[in-house]
Amino acid sequence: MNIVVSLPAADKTEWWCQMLRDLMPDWNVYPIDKVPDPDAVTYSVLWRPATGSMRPFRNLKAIVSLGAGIDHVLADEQLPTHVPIIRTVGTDLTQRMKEYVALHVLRHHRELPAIQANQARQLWEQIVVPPATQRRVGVMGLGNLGAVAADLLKQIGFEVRGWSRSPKDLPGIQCFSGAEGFGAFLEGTEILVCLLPLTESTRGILNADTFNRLKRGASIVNAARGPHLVDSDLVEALNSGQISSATLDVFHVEPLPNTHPFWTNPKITVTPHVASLIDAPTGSKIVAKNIRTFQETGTVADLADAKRGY
Ligand code: NDP
Ligand code: OXD
Repeated sequence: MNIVVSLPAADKTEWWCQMLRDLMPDWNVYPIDKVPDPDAVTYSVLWRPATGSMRPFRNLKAIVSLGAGIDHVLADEQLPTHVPIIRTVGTDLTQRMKEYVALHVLRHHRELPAIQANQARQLWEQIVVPPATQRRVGVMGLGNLGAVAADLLKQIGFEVRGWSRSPKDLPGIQCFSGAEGFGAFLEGTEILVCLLPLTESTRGILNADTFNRLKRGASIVNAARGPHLVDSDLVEALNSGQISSATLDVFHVEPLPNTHPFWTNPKITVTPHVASLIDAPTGSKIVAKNIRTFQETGTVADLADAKRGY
């Protein structure tokens, strides 16, 4: 029973291999460039695989995405389409994302970017903001991460709205769904959080049209994927004042190139895809459990739906 591991960085690949070997001593775990017999490999564990890199493994039973998103796996146009994809999720991931969303929503709510700019100028200006109960926050995506983030925002006191593909009923959260519910969801929203998967329906969804439907001066938190955002539309909306500030954790190209204007835009906070990074000690336990369960039963709870794209 052989597992192949592939991440863009060799040191991280080795790190994950070692963690899995420790947890699964009865399995052989190889980095992708050291597999002795590709036909003996039945599981692959991946983050951003190179195009065509899964083709030699003809006997794969499942592909494990080292993360909640599977867009980075599906981006490989030569990926075998019949092989199930398992997501890696869990309380560790949801806890980290809750923290990130609360931190940045509160930061925008309490006007911290403006207060910090004032400090740099030694300017004592008391910016008075309404309490959270009078601030409308919209969460795009009410899945594994969006639902818990929305719930925490509700507990802090915000007026929370959520948007998903299928209708939802979440206590204390006003839920909207589908393309038909999108406009009503955005109306009056002052802080918009994106926790959608990247699919053909959600690519570019953070665009000028969306921004124009928000309350003037709204803030954006994108912790999902870079291609959800039309970069130039954000810059224009920040220049016009339709959007006042943004926190971006994810980008079209990662690492964000040094020349990208986001780095130096004072209205944008850049974080380097750390909203909810899975680490090998925690993540490998979930991966090992999922592989064992799949091997024994032929399925797991965290199966993605590749046709749906998430
Ligand atoms: P889930 O699959 O659990 O949830 C996705 C949610 O988005 C669901 O509520 C789904 O609706 C909704 N959705 C999907 N398509 C649409 C659509 N076209 N219109 C409206 N709603 C839609 O995903 P997770 O919560 O686990 O993760 C979300 C994303 O977060 C990941 O795909 C990944 O890209 C990103 N992520 C980023 C991290 C970071 O560190 N920055 C860390 C982890 C994840 P429905 O419920 O009806 O299916
Ligand atoms: C994920 C991520 O998809 O870290 O889990 O982005």
